[in-house]
Amino acid sequence: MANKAVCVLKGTGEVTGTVYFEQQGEGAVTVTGEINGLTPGLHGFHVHAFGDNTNGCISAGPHYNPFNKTHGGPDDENRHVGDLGNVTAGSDGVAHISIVDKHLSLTGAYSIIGRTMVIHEKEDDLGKGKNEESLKTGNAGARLACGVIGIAE
Ligand SMILES: [Cu+2]
Ligand SMILES: [Zn+2]
Repeated sequence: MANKAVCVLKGTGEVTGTVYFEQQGEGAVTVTGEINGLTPGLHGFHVHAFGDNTNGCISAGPHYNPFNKTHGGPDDENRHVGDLGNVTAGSDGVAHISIVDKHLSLTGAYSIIGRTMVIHEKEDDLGKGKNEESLKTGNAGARLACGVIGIAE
């Protein structure tokens, strides 16, 4: 049986989105969906540690990082669990998401359910920015929209 989760992203501006997660057993997680209202180009996309949106997307805390690694790209072995890299918005401002990720899980001790998905203002440099912030956040800038990842039917 597949585990499924869903996240509705909202912020203080125009950006909105819906993201779906699906996992067969303990396999890779498939992430699909759409984010609207973005500037064309790349935008950092991460799972942040807390499912707390009491002070907007800021209270979601840092990238979800249960193994104390530095920030990286989705294909790096050294990365935060939450590091999904970038999504790309077209000239219509829409990013179509289609990611398969082996680090995420919807079950067990390191489940991302109850944590927050965040879409950022800028491109994530994937830890290659040669400065301290790059190894924490990828210099992805402000949090445009976010939502708590919940259990789906
Ligand atoms: Cu982020
Ligand atoms: Zn990170």
